[in-house]
Amino acid sequence: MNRLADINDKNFQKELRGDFVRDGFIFFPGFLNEQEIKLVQTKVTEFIDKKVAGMPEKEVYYEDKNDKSTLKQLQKLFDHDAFFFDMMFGSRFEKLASILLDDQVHGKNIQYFNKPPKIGKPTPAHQDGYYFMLQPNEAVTMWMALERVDEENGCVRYVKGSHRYGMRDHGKTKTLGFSQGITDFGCPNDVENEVFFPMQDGDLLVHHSLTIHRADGNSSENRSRKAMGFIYYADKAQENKKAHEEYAKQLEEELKQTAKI
Ligand SMILES: O=C(O)CCC(=O)C(=O)O
Repeated sequence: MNRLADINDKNFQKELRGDFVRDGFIFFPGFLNEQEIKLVQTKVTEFIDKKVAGMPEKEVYYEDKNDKSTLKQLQKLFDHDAFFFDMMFGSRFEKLASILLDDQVHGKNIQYFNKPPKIGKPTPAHQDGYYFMLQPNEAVTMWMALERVDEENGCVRYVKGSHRYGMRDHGKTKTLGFSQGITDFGCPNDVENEVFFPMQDGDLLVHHSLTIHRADGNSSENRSRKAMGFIYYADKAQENKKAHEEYAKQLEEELKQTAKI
């Protein structure tokens, strides 16, 4: 597939949607060009320096909250900075989400993810739709590398085609930022169909809300693993707002009680 093709090209859109429907994900190398990704990297660094201190504590996770160098996750960047608002809404990311879901879409979250060297933990296998609580469960998560990512510092792994088999059972995990994981992950089908993605900065992965995925921990001595996530819901997906708010409230209380935030 020629990923350099213009996403406004109808044939290319059809190809992208076809791959997405079949596999539950697409890989789009070089979604941002060198100049674009450099600007994003600069804006992310500025954001961390200037804005994080003023964010609500429930939107900022550290591996060790007493050590600011262990920042691991930020939520809702678009609420705090116009640059990220413009990345989320009316952007090429939004356009791609709309092509893949074959619907109008609603931007819900822009996240920053890091796995600090040596201590960045694995992301447990999960389906994002379990957190989203949608009917029908039609949404995408985009995951863009902000630097080189490989097996050493924490690749994303997908179970190809898993979005076609519904929601698996999830249970609580001990991983901050990914509180729910698939309880019986690891059956032969999961293992045989798993694919992983070494990436360069500016490369983009997009997965369906039912696609099973996980990520490695960061076992490197000195490399971070920085990335951004974008979440869009299809217009046809109805959110169970009450259940979602209750879940978010309960999670916040638990994280406070266990001194994680
Ligand atoms: O950054 C990671 O480790 C995984 C991200 C992820 O699983 C997600 O965005 O759903």
